[in-house]
Amino acid sequence: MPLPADKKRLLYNKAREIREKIVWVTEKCGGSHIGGAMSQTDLLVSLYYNRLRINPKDYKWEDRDRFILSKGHGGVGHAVILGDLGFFPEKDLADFNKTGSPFGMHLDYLKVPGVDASTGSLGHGLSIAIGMALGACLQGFQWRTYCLLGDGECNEGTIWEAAMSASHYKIYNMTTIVDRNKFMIDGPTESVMGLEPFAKKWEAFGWRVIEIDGHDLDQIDDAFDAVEAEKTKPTVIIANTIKGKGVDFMEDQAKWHYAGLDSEMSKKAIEAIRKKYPLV
Ligand SMILES: Cc1ncc(C[n+]2csc(CCOP(=O)(O)OP(=O)(O)O)c2C)c(N)n1
Repeated sequence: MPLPADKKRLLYNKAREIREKIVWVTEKCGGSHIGGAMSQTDLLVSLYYNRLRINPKDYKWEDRDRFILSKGHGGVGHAVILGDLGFFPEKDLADFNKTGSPFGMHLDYLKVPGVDASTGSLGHGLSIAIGMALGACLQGFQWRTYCLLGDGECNEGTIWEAAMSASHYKIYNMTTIVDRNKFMIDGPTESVMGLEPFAKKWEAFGWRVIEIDGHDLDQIDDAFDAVEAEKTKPTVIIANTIKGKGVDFMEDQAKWHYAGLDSEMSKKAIEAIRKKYPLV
């Protein structure tokens, strides 16, 4: 079902704002994993502004939903959203990844309010999410666990060990998403370490697969609903995205996996975002 028009407008404008803030923080801190932060933005905005039951004023609320950014290098985009929601003063992001700042490039759950697990070493978030989901189930809690993986991250064997155990334990109170931007740190995923047939691999591990355009807010929302309605097995959403999405000169290029922006480039990036996403 399409999102209500006012909700869709809110999410669309918010995603544009988050992309601009990622550019701002990247300029300030001298460099970030901006390509993957841009590809994940519509997914995270859909989660944080329309799905997760969380409370920025009480970030340890026991009944909150949990979110694990398994592709921990996307922390810059996660931090910008948490700051925007008021988990901490947004101005603190001016010191992102600087000595003495609570924000490292990979977020630390002991230092950043709103972060449920420290990630950065790829391949571990899905196992953490499964532990949380299983824990919720065994203790009768209703909250849900959400986990975002990178596609390059799926080269890690631990992802597939976790996938096996999730289907063994029939974990359906968890929503797993793969940011399938088809690029990793040093090139296209299919030339570094081929993942295809990707959907079939998940199916072979006992998962239901839903494939979507990971920048289409209606499709994202529908997929979240469908996963929550599934009561027999784990589901993965393969979200087809574009690395660097929103900044034309960054899109689909591995060189923007990690990069810095001087003030000139930063201005160009903001202009590109505003052109691509006129306010509605
Ligand atoms: C265990 C481990 N090995 C290597 C790295 C270095 N590394 C950081 S990002 C990255 C590529 C990840 O690609 P992908 O998951 O596709 O991320 P995205 O394109 O969404 O940014 C790698 C290999 C790491 N963080 N952890």
